[in-house]
Amino acid sequence: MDSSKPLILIMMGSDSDYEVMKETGSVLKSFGVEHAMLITSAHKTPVETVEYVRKYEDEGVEVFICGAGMAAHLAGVTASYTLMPVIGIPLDSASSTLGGVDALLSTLQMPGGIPVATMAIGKAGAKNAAIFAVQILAKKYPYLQSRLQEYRDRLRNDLVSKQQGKLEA
Ligand code: RP5
Repeated sequence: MDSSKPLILIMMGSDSDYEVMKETGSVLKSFGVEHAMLITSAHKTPVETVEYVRKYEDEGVEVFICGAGMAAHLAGVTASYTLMPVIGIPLDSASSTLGGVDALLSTLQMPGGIPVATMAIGKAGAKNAAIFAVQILAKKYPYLQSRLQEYRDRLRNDLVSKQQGKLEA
């Protein structure tokens, strides 16, 4: 495998999304998965958005991750231009008055035929998007299977060690 070639492209609709979306990048980094990250908007830069999707797919990206807030259509538009799986993260944009529920419904409620795998709103979704993308890739790249297993073991062991800690009854 060419380790310098991104397997995953992370896209976000605005620089104001970066604070949450950087979580996706840092989880992918912890799994050692090559990825790229960029800002592009389905409504402000629609032509560039499509060009990015095509370019990165041509260059070998196998999963797209899109985070956007408000009437979030970045994931849906991306999904319409690629046959690769698209994961959407609804964001609680500072400009929104609906706490991310607007983006949740926009990302989740894709009409039948063009799916977007929609994660939770915000940071939990950003984190899970990375893990889910690794799960998609793990069938093809077995080294990721063992990293996923190690990750699960770590989650379990962390909780077990807390269970053994002292709690006031
Ligand atoms: C969406 O609108 C972006 O994803 C962002 O979450 C939201 C607000 O964008 P800005 O006004 O911060 O650029 O397109």
